[in-house]
Parts: sequence; structure tokens; C-alpha cells
Amino acid sequence: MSPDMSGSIATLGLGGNLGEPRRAMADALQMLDARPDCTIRAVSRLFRTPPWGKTDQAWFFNACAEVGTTLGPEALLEACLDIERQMKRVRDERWGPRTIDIDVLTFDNLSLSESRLELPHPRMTVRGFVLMPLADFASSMSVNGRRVKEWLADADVTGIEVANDDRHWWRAKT
Ligand code: PH2
Ligand code: MG
Ligand code: MG
Repeated sequence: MSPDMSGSIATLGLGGNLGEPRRAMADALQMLDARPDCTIRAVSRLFRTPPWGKTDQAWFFNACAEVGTTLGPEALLEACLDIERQMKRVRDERWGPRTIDIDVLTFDNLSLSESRLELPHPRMTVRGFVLMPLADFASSMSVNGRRVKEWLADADVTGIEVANDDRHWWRAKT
């Protein structure tokens, strides 16, 4: 997307805890950025996070990204699911281990409540592993009436560590 093109701003949450999640997340961001209808505008640091929800599984890597896009929200979700499929995502159970997960967190200021896509992402305001990376580039963004940094101040971030503080970690080729 060229900078003068009108479009939308979406934020994404990425994570994984099977195989090589760092590589999978970097590849996913590069694949999105390579599309003519998506531009990666910002990427958080890379974090190492304790499993949330289902705790008897490996730690995750997590990151967030800001995307400029001319796609609509459903088409952006489809692009993310496509990438998950291309990367042969493995997932057996809800909240269980996965090679890669790409969630659409926000899309402009849109509120949506569809079975396939709820915006803002319904659990993003309570998840430290989403809020901490998101605050790297969107700490003042308003979500459900509060800023990301305010949600983050109330979130449990126990155990979350920075795995790579170079914001360009995702551009690495191999
Ligand atoms: N994703 C989940 C469930 N639990 N825990 C962490 N730390 N990171 C995740 O990305 C994650 C999770 C379901 O999408
Ligand atoms: Mg998820
Ligand atoms: Mg998902």
C-alpha cells in the first residue's frame, strides 16, 4: 500500500509455542508485508510469555504488529488465516499448543460482533501477552474506552520477558 492511498489501520497479535514460532511469526509478517494490499507499519519487540488459559504447555513467543491495509476486516482475517494455513499450522485444542496464531485485535475504531470475527478482540484487554507487545507502538490507542497502557497497568504480566528488543527482528531472512 502506498502511503497516500486511503486505507485502514489494524493491529494484529501473533503467537506460537510449537516448532519454530519465532521463524513462523517473522515469515508471517514478511508474507503480509509482501502483499500489495498490506503494509507492516510497526512491529513490537519479541516476547517470551508463560502460557495463559491452558497452563500445562510450553511457553509462547508473542508479538504485535500494526498493519496499514486496503482490505476490509473480514478479508484481512482471511489473509491471516491463509498464512496460518500456508504455514501448516498445527492446533489440536482450544488454547492449546500451536505453531502460529495470528489474531486481528483492532481494525480502525470498528466494533464488530460476528461469529468469525469479533472486534476489538474480546480477550485482548485482559491478556498481558497481547497488551505488553501492543503497548510498544500503540500505548495510547483506545480500546473499549481505555488506553492500551491503562489496560496494561491492570493486567497480569508475571513472567513475561523480552526475547528480542530489536524491532526489526522479523525482517531476518533465516
Ligand atoms: N494464545 C492462546 C492461549 N494462550 N498464552 C500465551 N502466553 N500466548 C498466546 O499467544 C496464547 C496463550 C490462544 O490463542
Ligand atoms: Mg489467539
Ligand atoms: Mg487465532
